[in-house]
Amino acid sequence: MSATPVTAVNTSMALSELVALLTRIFIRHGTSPDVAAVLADNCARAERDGAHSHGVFRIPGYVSTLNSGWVNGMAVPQVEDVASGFVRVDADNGFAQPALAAARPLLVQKARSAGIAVLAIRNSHHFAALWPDVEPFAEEGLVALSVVNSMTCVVPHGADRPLFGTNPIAFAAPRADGPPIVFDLATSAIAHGDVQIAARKGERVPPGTGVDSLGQPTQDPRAILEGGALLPFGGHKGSALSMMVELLAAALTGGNFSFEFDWSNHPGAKTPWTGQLLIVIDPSKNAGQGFAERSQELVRQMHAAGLRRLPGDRRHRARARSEEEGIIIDGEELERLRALAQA
Ligand code: NDP
Ligand code: PYC
Repeated sequence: MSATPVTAVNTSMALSELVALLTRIFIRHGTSPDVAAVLADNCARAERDGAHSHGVFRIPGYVSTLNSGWVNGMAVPQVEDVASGFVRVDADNGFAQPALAAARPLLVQKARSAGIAVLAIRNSHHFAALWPDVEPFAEEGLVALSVVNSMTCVVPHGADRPLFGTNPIAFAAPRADGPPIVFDLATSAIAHGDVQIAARKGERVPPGTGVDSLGQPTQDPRAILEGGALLPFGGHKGSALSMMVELLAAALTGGNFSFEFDWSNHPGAKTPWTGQLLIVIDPSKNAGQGFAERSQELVRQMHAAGLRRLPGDRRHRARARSEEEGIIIDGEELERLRALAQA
């Protein structure tokens, strides 16, 4: 008689438990405790908010990248105070989020004194969702915008071959009677992570998402991943925004364009080695009514016009559910994570 296979059951975890598990994985695979703490917190919060393309799904990619020697897990970011409204960070070939954490106090101090400040991060790897980088600024009353470029996989509108990254833009603004207004969107038709998830599930992607290796439109995620490419969202408009992201995140910071790095000598490397720009504004310097009241009025009018879902609403619903029921991790996924914490 053959034994019945044991199926791993889904598990509910508190945010702190998931952060602790992910921290162990990062340290086990070569990061410093400081870097591990920042990345684990970022990734666990994405999972908590239902941002699945950048939650625990990303952990094997972080691990294979660290193991390949492509990224410096022990990086110590160098923060440079270059002007009254400009902070620069050399991320030391490490991840962008610890670089942001190191520069954050100086950035906020400059934004509050000058009214606006820029943070230019270079020599950095960003493998995560972008909203966690901007939302905390709005929670303390500031307006924040961030862009990061990634790896060549998007054909510019009207071009013949891929050049741009999936290049997201994230924005956060405080409002009087609710959580900050936040949006975070790839300038490609969908994020690369969502194409990978569709391929894994055997699902098709929406029309207009990408092309196959012959440049023909396809809804097959594998054809996009294996020699094909993504398209920008909104034709020439998304393409222009993606170009802007290359300029701000790479040219302005001193980081690589999405097409400039070569990871072919590091099999397993997945994290784009590029740059990130943040612009932080103190809206208390404005004229007229308080900014948070004005943004609340805009939300009120959007709702009155029939809008049912603001960007960020789905995440906040997922967050509330996770806070009530715990973060639900698929049983097999959890086994893989626990194995990575030991391996
Ligand atoms: P989505 O298209 O899923 O969502 C984009 C934004 O639109 C979100 O703020 C979302 O809010 C909002 N939204 C979605 N649907 C609606 C709707 N019907 N009505 C109102 N608002 C809506 O995200 P993307 O696929 O473009 O990007 C996914 C993630 O990938 C992002 O976090 C991005 O930062 C990340 N990414 C990271 C890269 C990197 O290099 N690090 C590169 C590319 C992408 P909500 O969240 O509440 O659904
Ligand atoms: O989902 O497009 C993406 C992405 C690229 C780098 C990290 N995420």
